[in-house]
Amino acid sequence: MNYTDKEKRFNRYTVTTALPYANGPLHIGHLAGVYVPADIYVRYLRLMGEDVVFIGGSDEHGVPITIKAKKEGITPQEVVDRYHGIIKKSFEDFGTSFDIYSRTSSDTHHKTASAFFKKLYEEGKFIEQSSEQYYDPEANQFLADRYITGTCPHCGNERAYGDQCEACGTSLNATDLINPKSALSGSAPILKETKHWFLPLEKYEGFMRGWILDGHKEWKANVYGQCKSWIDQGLQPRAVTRDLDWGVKVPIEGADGKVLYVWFDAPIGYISNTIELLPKTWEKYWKEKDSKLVHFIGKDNIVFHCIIFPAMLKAEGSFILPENVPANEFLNLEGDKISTSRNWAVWLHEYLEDFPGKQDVLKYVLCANAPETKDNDFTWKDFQTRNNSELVAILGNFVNRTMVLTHKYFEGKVPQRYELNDIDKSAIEEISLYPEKIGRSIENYRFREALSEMMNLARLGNKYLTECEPWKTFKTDLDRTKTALNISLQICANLAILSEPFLPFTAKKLQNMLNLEANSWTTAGKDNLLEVGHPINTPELLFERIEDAEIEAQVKKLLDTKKANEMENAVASPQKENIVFDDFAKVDIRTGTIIEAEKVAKTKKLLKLTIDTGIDKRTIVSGIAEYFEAKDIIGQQVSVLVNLAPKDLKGIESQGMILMAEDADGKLVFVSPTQKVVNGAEIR
Ligand code: B3M
Ligand code: ZN
Repeated sequence: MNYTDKEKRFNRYTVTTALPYANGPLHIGHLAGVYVPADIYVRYLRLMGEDVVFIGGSDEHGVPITIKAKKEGITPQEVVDRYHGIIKKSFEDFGTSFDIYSRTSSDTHHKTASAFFKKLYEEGKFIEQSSEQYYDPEANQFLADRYITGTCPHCGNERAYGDQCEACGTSLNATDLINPKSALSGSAPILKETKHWFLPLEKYEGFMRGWILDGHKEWKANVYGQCKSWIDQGLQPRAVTRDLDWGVKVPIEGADGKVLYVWFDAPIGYISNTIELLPKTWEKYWKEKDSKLVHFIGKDNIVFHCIIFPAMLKAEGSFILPENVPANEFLNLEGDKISTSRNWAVWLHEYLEDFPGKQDVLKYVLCANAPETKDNDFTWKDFQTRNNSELVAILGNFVNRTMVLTHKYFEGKVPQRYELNDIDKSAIEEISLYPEKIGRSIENYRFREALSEMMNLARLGNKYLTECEPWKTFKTDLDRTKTALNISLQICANLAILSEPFLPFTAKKLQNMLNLEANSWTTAGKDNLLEVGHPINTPELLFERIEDAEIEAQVKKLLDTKKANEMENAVASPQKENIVFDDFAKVDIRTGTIIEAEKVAKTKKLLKLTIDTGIDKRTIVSGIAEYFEAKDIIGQQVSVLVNLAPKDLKGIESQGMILMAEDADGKLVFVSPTQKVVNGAEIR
């Protein structure tokens, strides 16, 4: 029974999640965008007793993987073996409840994708087109766009790629590049004819208009809108093969050295993974009309999952099409886009090192803050606040108070209930509404709303307990106390079921504490889940506070990353004109030590220093007051240009100059020997 699938057209569910590229670890953006919502949806469906297959896997083909392999001097297979393992473990550690997590380098996938391509090819669903592509005669291979660099014709950036200039964002054709170079051999590539196969998407335009624009107006606005603009722009033929040696070989004559385009083979990975999971019964989940197919993805994959893959399935003819594609937008981190290349991310494996056992805290925050309709931002402060003032203070606190009092007053057994007053009756009435409230939100892919409703049940518990004050009535009205704790325990038991999709580890812990066997959504909503006399176990804290120091450490880690990036990417100022050695020989640079320092009155930037230069003790005025406190630099060894003509600065005669290096962010740092040397040592 589904609250919204009222007509119950569906007897089973095929739920897929975007296959992450196996060329890097997982970060919070992956969880927030795809895997947290998908896991909530599937856990809920299972609790509703539905027949579900939950499909995941690594996407192991594509140019980025071959580039990484080349960079590291290893094979693409070694790259994907490393990261497939890391990714799979992260999903397991976070309790993402896949029925299978496989990979597109598997034999099953190669066979499935080849057969899929061959069927379409033999039925004439592709068009063949020859075109001129860049070829590297030294590396003896055609060059994918990312393997060609050159000067952008729009902005002059000399490191533009064959498909895009990252400096000005213009998307390019490789032949637009000025002075193109092969990233493999560095030599200038030649244009050579090559043949590829294309899926003529334009032939499916009419179908897409009907199926999506008329038939799926209920899809999320961000998804529907992107599909509409793609269709309205007019669909174009889409290449389904590439000149690459890593991928699923094109299974026809005359296609040596060619593989299936990664975005053709990857979505077929959902099918091959299902075949691997259910060799005998997989077709039920992909071909029966009463199977509901739902793809969970990020917004950058919408066109592939709503237009290209459905066109492939339509062309093949025997598959069902997705009933919904509830794509999320992007999650940013501390106000900046998450970036693997800039290491601007919270990596899941690192999170667990710093916050062991707190998977549910992160899942909670990423759901509560999910970019469901627009990009959203993850901040460590918000992470701490939600943990401390929601999970600890509301959910954890309510459960703990209820269970501690039950042990304290009634030996850990569910007490009898007596005559109900209005507060009791209203609490019981409210409890009964939550399974459907939360269920409807989940079925409509509104997971933030569903989570907030689940927390409202905990708020109801807190409010009820506070109004009943069993710690007071215990002395005066035992029946009242028993009734209050009985109903509070029933709310705890409901939370143990209704929190499971969102907080699976916590739900399990709570069920164990309550000594409750619960595996069905529809048993929730009742006020008698725990019978009178039922023994509960000793309570443990469900959540613990996260202190400022822990958060500050995470923010510092990110800022250090940002600094390292700036250093790495800082474009040094252009070199000055060459000089001859004799010019250099004129300068006299020595080591020195700062022995006195004070601010120069009425200036912001100047410090008056006394330097022991080994030759003498002299005064030098230096513009470093914004970066250093006078008292902090006494004893600092420095490099001094000693034969610079003296100069009057703010009425002080400055006899030389301290050499400083300007950092990527404009901060000045001392240039000093890497170990203590005598003052006056010549620097040359
Ligand atoms: N490998 C992931 C991405 O674009 C891509 C998804 C494939 S799902 C078939 O980030
Ligand atoms: Zn450009």
